[in-house]
Amino acid sequence: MEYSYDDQNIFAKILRGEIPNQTVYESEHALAFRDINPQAPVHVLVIPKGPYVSLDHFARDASQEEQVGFMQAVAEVCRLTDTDGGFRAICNTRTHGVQDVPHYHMHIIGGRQLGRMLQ
Ligand code: D5M
Repeated sequence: MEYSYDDQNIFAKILRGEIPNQTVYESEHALAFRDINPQAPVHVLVIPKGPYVSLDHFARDASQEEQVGFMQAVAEVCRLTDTDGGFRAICNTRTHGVQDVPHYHMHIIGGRQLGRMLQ
């Protein structure tokens, strides 16, 4: 699989500070910010700072430090938001996964009872 990262994608612009965001947590390796179109009271996107297109790209090519840093950011988002009742983590992945923004991101969605399935 060849992954081609487009540095003009909207999350790359957020990482460069060219577009504002509502930051929940930031570290050396990751940024977490509120989704612009929230589906629930908690809807946060966690992204790595490195140039990874998708979950599979990140899982294959990111260093252990980047991968641990990403999961630590997920843990911080859980600590900082209303997720004690649970939440859903979603990584829409490339074309079949209907991924709109081609920079790897994990949706953390919660703060209310969710339905059983997504489409
Ligand atoms: O979803 C991409 C998600 O990114 C979608 O829920 C909207 C969100 N989005 C798009 N632009 C912004 C900005 N500027 N700030 C915050 N959130 C944003 P996916 O289909 O998984 O690629």
